[in-house]
Amino acid sequence: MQVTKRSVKNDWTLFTLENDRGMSLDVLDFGGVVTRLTVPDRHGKSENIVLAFDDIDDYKKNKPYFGALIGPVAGRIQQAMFTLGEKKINLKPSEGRHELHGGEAGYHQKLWNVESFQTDTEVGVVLQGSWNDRAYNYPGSVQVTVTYTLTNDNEWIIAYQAITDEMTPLTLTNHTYFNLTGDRTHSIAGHQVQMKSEGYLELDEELIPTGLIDSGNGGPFDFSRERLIKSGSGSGHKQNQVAGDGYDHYFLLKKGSAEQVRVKEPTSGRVLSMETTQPGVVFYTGNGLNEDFVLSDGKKAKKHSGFCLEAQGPPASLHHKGLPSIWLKPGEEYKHQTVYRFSMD
Ligand code: FUC
Repeated sequence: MQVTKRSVKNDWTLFTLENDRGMSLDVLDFGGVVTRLTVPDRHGKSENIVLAFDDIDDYKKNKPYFGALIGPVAGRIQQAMFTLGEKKINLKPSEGRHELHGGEAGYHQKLWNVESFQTDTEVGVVLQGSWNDRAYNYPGSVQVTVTYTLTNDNEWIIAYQAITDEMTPLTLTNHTYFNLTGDRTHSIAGHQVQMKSEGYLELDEELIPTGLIDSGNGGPFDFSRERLIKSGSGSGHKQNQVAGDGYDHYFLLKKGSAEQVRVKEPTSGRVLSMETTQPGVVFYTGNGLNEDFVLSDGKKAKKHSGFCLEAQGPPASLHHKGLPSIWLKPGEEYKHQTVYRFSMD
């Protein structure tokens, strides 16, 4: 187990966490971005399985949100607006008329204070920030602590904590794109996904939830048994088409069950299992990726080069009843944990 750190361009610091079982995780203090995650395949070969930029300067925009911490509100806020009591609060739209992933000054664009730690069985970093996004009309000042831990059980654990001095919507996630083949230019089409879900939120043409929860039973949104990612592209299902040929949907997860999501890549044998305290996850299949994004090996990204499992609360709850709330009140503590566990099949 070890943690090392070094200075990189822009006076940023890059931390490298290593366990004793062939896994390592690189994290930038800027945006809390995970720039590299190596995981062994079934033959013991460790390779990077996340999408990252070749040029570190690209994180200053990070349009695809590679590896980044996302907040204060992950996902889309319909018409960049919500009501707080009698008050209508207008945020600054960042995608058409909506707000996406905390807007231009979201947490993926903040410089975090980072400290590392190490025990006999785990290594990690604690990222801290005290953010006041009033310029963007978010209420209050929020103190956020996010801990990334790498364990000797080949788990990457993300623990989120936050408090606020005014009532505000808050839901945090991490936007890492995984590609378990180990070759980030290889499509994720052949990955097999299983999910313990209660249904997903239907989207309109602007990727905003309509308020309808579809059970997904029997179709390309049914992950109760292993399903190939490619069965969702070219499926002819309206919802796969709306998402840009794949998945970009919030799935409500069955609470407290083991392996809420399991993704297997048959060629490498790598398996990623996810468990979260969050009520759901955005399963996104990189439908918006293209050759504008140059990856860490100098090769260009392509549509479906990676998938994200963005465990979070649903921002659609600000506009629709019956969904888990994302409000945080003064005196309350926001506390969530997501575990990504890697194994072999
Ligand atoms: C996901 C998606 C979005 C967007 C972004 C980069 O969170 O929900 O549609 O493309 O990532």
